[in-house]
Amino acid sequence: MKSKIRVLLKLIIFVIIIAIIIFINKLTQSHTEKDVAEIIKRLGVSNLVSGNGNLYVDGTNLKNMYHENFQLKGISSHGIQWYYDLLTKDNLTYLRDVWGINVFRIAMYTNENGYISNPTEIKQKAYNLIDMCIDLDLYVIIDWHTLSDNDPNMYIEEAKAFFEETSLKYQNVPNLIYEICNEPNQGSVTWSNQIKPYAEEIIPIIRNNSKDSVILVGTPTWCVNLNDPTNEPLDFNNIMYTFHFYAGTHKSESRNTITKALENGLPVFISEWGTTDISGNSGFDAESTMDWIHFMDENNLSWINWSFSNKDEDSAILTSEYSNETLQEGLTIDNYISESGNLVRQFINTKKYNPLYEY
Ligand code: IDC
Repeated sequence: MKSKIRVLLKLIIFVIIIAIIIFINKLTQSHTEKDVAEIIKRLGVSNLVSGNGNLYVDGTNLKNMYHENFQLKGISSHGIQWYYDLLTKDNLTYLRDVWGINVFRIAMYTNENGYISNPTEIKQKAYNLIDMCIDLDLYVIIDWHTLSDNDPNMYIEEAKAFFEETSLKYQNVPNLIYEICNEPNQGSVTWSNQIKPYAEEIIPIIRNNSKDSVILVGTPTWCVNLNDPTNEPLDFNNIMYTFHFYAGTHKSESRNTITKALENGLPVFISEWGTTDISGNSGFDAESTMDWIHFMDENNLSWINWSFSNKDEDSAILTSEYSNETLQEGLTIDNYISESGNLVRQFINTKKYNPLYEY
């Protein structure tokens, strides 16, 4: 009898010891996982939405959910009425994983056979791309790409309906950033009389559905005049004012404009820039591009390069030999990269997310 009890006791002690070992093991394991997650977060290895959450504007800085300064870097589509087919999930995944982009901009032209003449089809294309970017954990900018329609009020009714529907559909989705007009232009289109009143109509519509979204607002004269918005800023939170430069055309004077605006508290976002002159098709300027890249990194300025296309123009990041069909096994968009694309590619994954990066 006694020996039976002894065997039973030994068994119980054995089971307890095993249970303690399993428990300790579990405990240290979960610590390790937590530590790794913390390290990843601290190193900023994840520069995507799951790693940074809802972005917001604090002073002149864009910040992530950890209240750290945060830079978006990515590529803009060309007009999606022309170059939609290039924007496959494989290509966007490649841009994310190999080039390191964390944002993609959808240039939804209003004119030039864009949204205004074909709203149903173009909107569907834009929504497909937004969905794809959400799926890929990318930030995504929906750009109401006014251009030859120089005054954003020209299609304000269409803009109101579009932003109402879109902000409802993507209510509080942290990926989505709204750019309410691309480049207001020509002398008669001023900040006070046209652009600010337009923004004051559109922003509340978006805010009503998606209260925390970051909203980008175009500035006068093709997005190079920050002076007027500085003197008369909009009375909303989480707004950034866009500046566009083309390295062959805009140089230190333009950087001075931005520095001055930042000093005066205006949050600036470079929602479009090119390595070429303003035509998008000549004056490729590597040296000026470098100056700009340094400047943007130093000032925590987010940027979007123009553009993801294979059009025969210097600002396109792909050569005109590219077609989706040419991407046979083993080939990638890097096999069709243009001179401009090559330059831009090196500057995406810079110091902040890549400890090995040096200028
Ligand atoms: C250009 C395209 C070009 C197209 C033209 C008109 O590169 O292929 O024919 O638009 O649709 C901008 C505009 C952007 C321009 C770009 C280069 O936002 O739409 O793209 N640019 O000219 N502002 C300054 C330069």
